[in-house]
Amino acid sequence: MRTETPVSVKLEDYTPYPFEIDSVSLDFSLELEATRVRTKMSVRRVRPGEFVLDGEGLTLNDISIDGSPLQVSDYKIADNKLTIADVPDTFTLETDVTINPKANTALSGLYVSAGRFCSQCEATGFRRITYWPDRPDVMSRFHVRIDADKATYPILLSNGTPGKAGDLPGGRHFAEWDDPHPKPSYLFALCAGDYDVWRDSFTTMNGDHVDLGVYVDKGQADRAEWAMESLKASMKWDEERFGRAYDLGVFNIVAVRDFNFGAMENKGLNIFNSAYVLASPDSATDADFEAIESIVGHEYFHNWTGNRITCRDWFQLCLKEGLTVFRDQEFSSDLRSRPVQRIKDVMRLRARQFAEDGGPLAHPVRPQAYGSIDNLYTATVYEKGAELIRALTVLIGDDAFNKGMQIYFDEYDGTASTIEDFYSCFEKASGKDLSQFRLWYAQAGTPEVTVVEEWDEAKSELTLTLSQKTPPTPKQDKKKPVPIPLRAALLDGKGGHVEAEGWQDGETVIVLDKAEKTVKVNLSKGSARPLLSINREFSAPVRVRRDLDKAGLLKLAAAETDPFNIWDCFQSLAKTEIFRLLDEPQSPPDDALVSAMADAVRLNESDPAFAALLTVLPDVGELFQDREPADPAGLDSARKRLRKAFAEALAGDITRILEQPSPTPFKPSAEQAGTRALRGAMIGLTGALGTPEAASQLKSHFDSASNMTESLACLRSLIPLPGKARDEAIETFYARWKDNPLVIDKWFAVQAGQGTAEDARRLSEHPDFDMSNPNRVRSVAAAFSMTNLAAFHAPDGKGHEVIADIIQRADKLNPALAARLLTSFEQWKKLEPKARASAKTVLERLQEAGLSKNAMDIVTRALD
Ligand code: 0A1
Ligand code: ZN
Repeated sequence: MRTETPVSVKLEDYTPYPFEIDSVSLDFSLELEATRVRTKMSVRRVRPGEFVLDGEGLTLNDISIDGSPLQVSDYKIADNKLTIADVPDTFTLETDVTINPKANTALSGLYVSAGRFCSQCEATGFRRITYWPDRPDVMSRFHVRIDADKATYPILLSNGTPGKAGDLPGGRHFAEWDDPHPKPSYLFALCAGDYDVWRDSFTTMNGDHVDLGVYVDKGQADRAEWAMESLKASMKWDEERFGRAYDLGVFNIVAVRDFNFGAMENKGLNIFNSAYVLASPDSATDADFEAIESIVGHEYFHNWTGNRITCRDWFQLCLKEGLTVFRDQEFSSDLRSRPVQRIKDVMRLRARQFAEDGGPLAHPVRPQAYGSIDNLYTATVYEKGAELIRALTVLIGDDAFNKGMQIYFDEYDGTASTIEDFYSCFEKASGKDLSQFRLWYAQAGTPEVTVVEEWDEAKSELTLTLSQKTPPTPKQDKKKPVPIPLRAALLDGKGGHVEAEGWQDGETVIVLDKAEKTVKVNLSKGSARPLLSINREFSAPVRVRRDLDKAGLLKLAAAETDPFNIWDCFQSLAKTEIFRLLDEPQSPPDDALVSAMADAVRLNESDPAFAALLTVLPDVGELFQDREPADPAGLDSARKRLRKAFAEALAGDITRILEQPSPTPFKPSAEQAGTRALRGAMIGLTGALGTPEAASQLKSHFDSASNMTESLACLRSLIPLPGKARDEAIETFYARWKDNPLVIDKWFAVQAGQGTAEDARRLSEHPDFDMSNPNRVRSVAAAFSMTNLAAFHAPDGKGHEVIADIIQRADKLNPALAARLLTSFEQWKKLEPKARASAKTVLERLQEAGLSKNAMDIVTRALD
């Protein structure tokens, strides 16, 4: 068995590359099992050091310097590196290698998906294509020539703009592509095959014409329309919001079914997981449309934050990812509803990043060391990275932030930069010293902020004592205080704010930058005690602890003027109630609380997307973070009891809302999506009622649903209700969609997400289960292990075993996928003793069985 123990790469070991490679020509002769890659690079020494190139799994046919072939004794190939001892200061290196794309199941480098060639080079895939200094700070101008069989691969794409093209003998043809912008190798891309294309164009704010194309499977072009609309919206938004225009005459997107992540921002040729490109009203949910819009935006925004300004080394990954997630969140907020977007982003952060930050895989947003770079594409780097940018905007204000961004674009365009470079721009723009803020990047763990209030009636003075503490994380026992910008307001309880000295319209930003800080708030004489609203809009990624009981939280929820905090008050109330129900299994849910929750939904019905979010109770994964040892099954059943009572309180509303017709004709607009979100929430609550009538209502709604959002919501609600209605729905849905893999992924996921370990195993043995397709593997394994915690962490250990078996099989084909699935074990130390013991046994078994470097990196850290 392969067992590679990861060797750690350290930030402090960074040294610049000794050579510059101004330009490179790549010549691809495409064959499924033996593609020839001829590379010609102009190399120039800029500092002392060895000439070393990376290369993995390459068969070297020829190598020459300035036209003279090298002898075997002139170079050394070892540990995936090619070293040439004596090189001139300026020279041309030519290499000729053969690779086997068809055998590439890791989906990194050049591979084959559905008979077409496709590449993925971030982070270290380029070295699986040719010998090259595969590091982001080596930037070069790429010229690419591709030749291939014309009938099988009529379309040949790469980065930049197209050059010469033509026919060749033997039924082959060729195409050339030129990218004038120097780029690191991780942004290289190549796609070849037969596609249908949805075309459009865009004129930039500078008047430049850009040809746009979305390349998809044959017969699917009209399913690319939404992706195209999203692309044009992104191009416009980046011009208006950040003054950034597109910089080439062509922008293409290619959809592939086999892809390890969501999408990839290769220069001028974004490659997407087809799940984030293809959408039609009948087969895609509103969540799909929303995800496409946001991911198309994300990849497009990388053109400036990632491509024009790239990262010096992979430790700076958050420089492009945190910033680009922040940008895509802002884009979605501007296109849709800001408060709703904020709530969704925080839900995701709490579910994924807070969990990561509280377990053995916790790491700083910019780590000091890593074992495997593929495992650094984490919620912490992406989501917490984005939160830090948002917190920065609160700390220095929007004007200084915008000014700092322009300084960044002006000063660092064309460079490979660091977090220090980035922050220097905001120091310039704001005149503030941001060195303490940068601690956020170096310390793992979620800070806990405690707020204590004291009211002095006689003085009309509110004293706030704020303190912060960040729990220990692996290899970081002690933490220093970080600056935490907390948006605050004083509420009058009648929907307004109370003025205080130094506050504006009753609002301010309190920066908690010490372990403890006291803030005196002076109100005008005779004022009544105001209610404190804090961390409004979730201005800092922290956990806030307040001394508020149920009555206090309900009062605060009624007085709140910040929609995020209204939602959050109900989250806190629901969480406390679920814990109480877990501790008091005989006691019924609190009627008063349930009716307050139901009232809040009714009160906000005019903003249906927001009202829908008010029906979502914290999920087991989140509850679990506050309960150690955690009993996921117990939490799940306590949660279900509260949800049932909630559904009963809303029974009349459920019927009323679902009796109204679904909006027609279908549009993926935010407005219609909001209406469907509330309808979907009502469908979900119908399922929570759990009665036979509910099942038959769901079945008839399922039968008549005119869109995927509602159809899938019905199926999801029916799954936990055994009987004929459920079985028929499962069958009908499969029969209707069996030829649409993206919909069948959903069919697998709704079942795995709510079934038992036996169900997950049965699904993994279904004829449509495909171990070589990451979307399909995730639709069973990730849906089960990441969203169905009660079954995954069942004390009998069966859930752990089924996932471990899938991971072991997946790892042989695709280590990056296996490593990602392994992160579902990250909370194992928090589990109740039986599940904890089972998780440990399974992790140890995996460790002993021998795994890839990526998978071993996760197992070792998880067990540590
Ligand atoms: N940069 C991409 C994410 C990505 C990372 C690695 C990949 O393969 C190993 C693929 C995509 C993004 O942020 O969208
Ligand atoms: Zn990204």
